[in-house]
Amino acid sequence: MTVNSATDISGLQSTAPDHPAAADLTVRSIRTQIVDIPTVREHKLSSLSVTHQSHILVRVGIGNGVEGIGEAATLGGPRWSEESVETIKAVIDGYLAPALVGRPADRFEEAAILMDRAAKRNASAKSALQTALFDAVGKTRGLPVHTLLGGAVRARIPVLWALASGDAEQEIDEAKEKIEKRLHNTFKVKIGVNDPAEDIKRLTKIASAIEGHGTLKVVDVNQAWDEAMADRWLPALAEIGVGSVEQPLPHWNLAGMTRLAARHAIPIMADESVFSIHDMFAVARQAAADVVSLKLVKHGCLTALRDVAAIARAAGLGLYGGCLLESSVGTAAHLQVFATLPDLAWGCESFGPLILKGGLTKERLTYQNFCVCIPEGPGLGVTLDEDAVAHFARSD
Ligand code: MUC
Ligand code: MG
Repeated sequence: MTVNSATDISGLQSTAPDHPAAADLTVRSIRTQIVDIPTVREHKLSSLSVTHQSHILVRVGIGNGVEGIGEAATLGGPRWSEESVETIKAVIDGYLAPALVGRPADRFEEAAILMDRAAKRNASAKSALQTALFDAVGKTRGLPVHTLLGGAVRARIPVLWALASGDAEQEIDEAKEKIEKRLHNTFKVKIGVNDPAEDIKRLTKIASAIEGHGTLKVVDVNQAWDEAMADRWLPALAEIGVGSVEQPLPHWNLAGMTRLAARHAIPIMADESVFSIHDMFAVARQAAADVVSLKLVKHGCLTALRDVAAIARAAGLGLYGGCLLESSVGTAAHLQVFATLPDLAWGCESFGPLILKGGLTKERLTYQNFCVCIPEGPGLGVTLDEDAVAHFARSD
């Protein structure tokens, strides 16, 4: 027995065994492309602001001629996390793709291991690639990705909308329109750009304008406060009726988050604090949050997102389906894995396709009755609209 027998993949065949239905699942080619899609309005976070959203589109060609697709989004270049579309492309092309070409596409965990050996971190790049493997295998077998992951336990998920222009009047109009169209009646508000007193005035205006029709489920500080500021302003957020506060402190300050969670009734959501399973374990062990936001850009594979979710569940934390303004390709990937989680009490924010001025797929995701539906059909349940991809593709 080898010391590392738990991850000893050296005895596995390098190509898929012959099987009539499987045809040839061997990964033959991996291509990447950057696309930039304008947003319907400026989206302002405490640390950055976007009017265009950048995505990396990954295509995995397998031996039977099927092409699987995956996507990763970044916000404001490498400002939200350390990855940008330019680094993701370089890491996939130079390191991750060579590790996977020649391997069977349906060994999803093996792919994760090989990618971890080829590159540290780079979670978005790994997620986009594993998504494309799942899509290729799902399309080959005629099965949705959620079936390959163990099966869906829900067909739709309540979905909120993020208000992030910073202008209360615009945000009230936007929220009312979303409620009227029965798209969203729960909202996340991005705060931390302004002085907290200004944000409290803005939130109070929005909350009273939508009272009885919608609620402020989350405010996202995106790490902008320190502990003293949070102590000062969390009671005011609770008073307005805000349902939770996302990442109030810098990602590294778990001790501070633990103290806030113990001192204040308003639930604390961890976002930038939780990338790896080890981050999740540390947050759980230190009781540094009540809820965790799950995102493929952070966890580095669909299978890893499920591992993070399992640790959170074991610790009694609430699960929330996060996003990074993905197009319908990346959003479909999130929905496929969210569909399989035994518990997703906090719903999701998979609104990315609605904030983009265009899409990359022939199929549109369905948003109705304040929920987003899990796409059906083989693989991710979406296929590329090549004209749209060509339109938004960044020229080299
Ligand atoms: C974040 O920090 O949650 C996701 C939705 C949104 O409005 O911003 C992003 C990033
Ligand atoms: Mg966040």
